Amino acid sequence: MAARRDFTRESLAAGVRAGEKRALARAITLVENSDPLAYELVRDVYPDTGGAYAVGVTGPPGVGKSSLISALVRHVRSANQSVGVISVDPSSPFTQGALLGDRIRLADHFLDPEVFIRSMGTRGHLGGLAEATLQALLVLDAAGKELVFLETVGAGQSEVEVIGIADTVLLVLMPGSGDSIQALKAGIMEIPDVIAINKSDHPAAKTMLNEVRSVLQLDRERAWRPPIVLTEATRGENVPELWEKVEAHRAFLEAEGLLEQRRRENLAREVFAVASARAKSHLEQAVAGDPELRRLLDEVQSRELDPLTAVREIMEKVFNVHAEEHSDGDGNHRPDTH
Ligand SMILES: Nc1nc2c(ncn2[C@@H]2O[C@H](COP(=O)(O)OP(=O)(O)OP(=O)(O)O)[C@@H](O)[C@H]2O)c(=O)[nH]1
Ligand SMILES: [Mg+2]
Repeated sequence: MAARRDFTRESLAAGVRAGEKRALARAITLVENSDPLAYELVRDVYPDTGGAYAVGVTGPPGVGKSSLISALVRHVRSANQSVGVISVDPSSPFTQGALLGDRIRLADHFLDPEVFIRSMGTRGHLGGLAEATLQALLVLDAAGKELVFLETVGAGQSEVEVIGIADTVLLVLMPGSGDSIQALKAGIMEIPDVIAINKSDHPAAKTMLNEVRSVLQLDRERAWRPPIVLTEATRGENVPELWEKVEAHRAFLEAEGLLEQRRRENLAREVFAVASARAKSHLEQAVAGDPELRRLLDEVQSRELDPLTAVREIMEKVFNVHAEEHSDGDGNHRPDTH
């Protein structure tokens, strides 16, 4: 292989816009590493984004998310759509390109120039999962991918950071995913747009289907009732039917003018989530690096200082945010006049 020429900001943006795999791979690595060049790149290409349709794929470990994405990619490639896939692994700091399992399951598509597949680790990322996912999606969007799949493992809260930007959320379950049913029932997990019950070759698949159905029936108010599809990813069974449901959801959003609204809400929430994550890591770093701030924590622990006084001092010192003065006799708060 030739010596690796590195990209400049301009050549990287040009490569990304042209959809070159090498430029995309480099860009995603930069995103993964919170490199300033990634930030500049996305800033440069952001006006060209908004064309990609993002499908978030989530579900418990090992249910067949990657296998199903691979089968869906095969299906949409027959209709010639260009595709990007980002698998976000919340537990790994860096993946160096691909997890072994994904490499095998998605290998069929590696020679296809219109398909870009990449696993991404984000642990320790300054802006958290949300930032890394958002930036990666924007890179693939700017590269002209018509469809982008965002895969992440989860059945509770953390995956929301990854799929929160998605236009359609596909939840993948398999026979035995009882915890997820409980999470749906309890409202811990948001109701997805489409549900696949994968591994339909398993004898308990029908039972699972009925359980999911009965949970969803508790909620009859929705304008969009999430369809449930039994699939067998490894043999491609019912994959076209699953894709039809994803497209039906997209058509529903577009017909009702909801897609634009959802995207606006998603983007606003992402900006807020990333800003919050950054504020949090800024705070943690500031406290770790400042003996005086650490001393406040010690003093709280030894009961020399009350917790909220410590909070106020930290907020003042780290964020320059001044606490309100105590309320006066009428119960009105006097804002601090710094
Ligand atoms: N029997 C059966 N096995 C399947 C099916 N789909 C996937 N598998 C197998 O299930 C295992 C996990 O599949 P993956 O696609 O890696 O699952 P995943 O949800 O992406 O896994 P993580 O990303 O590690 O959470 C693999 O051994 C697949 O071959 C299916 O429809 N039937
Ligand atoms: Mg996977």
